[in-house]
Amino acid sequence: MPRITTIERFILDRQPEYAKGDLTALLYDLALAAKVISHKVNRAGLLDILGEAGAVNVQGENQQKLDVYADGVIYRLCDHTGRLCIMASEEHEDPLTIPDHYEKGPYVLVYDPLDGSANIDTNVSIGTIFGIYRCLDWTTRGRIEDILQPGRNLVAAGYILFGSSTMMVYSTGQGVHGFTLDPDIGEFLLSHENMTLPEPPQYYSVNAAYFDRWVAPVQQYFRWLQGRDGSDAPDLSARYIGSLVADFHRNLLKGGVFCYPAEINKPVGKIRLLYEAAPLAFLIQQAGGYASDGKRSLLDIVPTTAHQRVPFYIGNRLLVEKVEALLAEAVVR
Ligand code: AFP
Repeated sequence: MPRITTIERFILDRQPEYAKGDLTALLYDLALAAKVISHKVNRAGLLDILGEAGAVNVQGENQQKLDVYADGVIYRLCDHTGRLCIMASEEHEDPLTIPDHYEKGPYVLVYDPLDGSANIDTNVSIGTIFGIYRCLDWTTRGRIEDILQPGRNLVAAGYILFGSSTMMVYSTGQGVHGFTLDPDIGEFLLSHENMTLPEPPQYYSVNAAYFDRWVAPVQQYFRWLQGRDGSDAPDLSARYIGSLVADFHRNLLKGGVFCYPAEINKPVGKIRLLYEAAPLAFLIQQAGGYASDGKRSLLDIVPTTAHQRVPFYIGNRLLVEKVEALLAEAVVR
């Protein structure tokens, strides 16, 4: 019989002795949040049949949108544990402080509770993204400075994919590891140890409907990815779900590049730096790849606001460096 490793066992075994406290427990809190959210996501279609959103459920509670629900689950599982000094969520304009009556802890949690939630109605995969930083000043209760840290300071990051199965993928800087939820026993089991980006890559992922909105070097890059105009790119096929976690996960397993470029009228792009781009940039680096805003490593960008957006290129290094080269060439010319 093959060896079965639960996420709890794996996290405990892998952490160095000094980190077997708060960080380990925080990751486990997130795994628990993943199970709670997964249960709800799997019933989303059913809930639609049983009652419209906004209707009152059997407990007499108003039904919430799933992203609001997921946000509440993560916050409520993490606010009272004494492991965090502050949180930031895609769902909240301002940072989420730890209530004064709870102890504060040494870590900062940033998260997008349910990315791609527009896809729920069509039963397409969605996901949660998270990043964990150290609190900069351990004597205070958590300030905006603790949140506005570059991706390079991340101590851990990961995502939960709610797809045909639910997976949690994370890294604490010692490789990227994936766990699949066995719904019968309610446990995440190790299914993908030490994930690394395969070579040669198989896919490029970009919303090509926006081609006319891109600057010329990005259009040139797109043609290069397609193998046109004498391109020396590897042979790639196109895949785009429009759900970042799902697109990222597929490309992590198969190799490729995901792009959400700047647009002429939207020079910052769409993807959020703090709780979407930076955690995935941390993971891709651990998997042997690279992430960039088109000019520099995404991990070097220091956010100035919690909800800042960035142009986003992530995947196999060669594919991401090509867009940097084309954009740099255009500046020189
Ligand atoms: P939503 O949270 O508004 O659904 O946006 C999801 C997302 O940020 C990311 O998951 C996708 O990769 C990207 O948007 C898709 O955007 P386009 O629909 O513009 O291609």
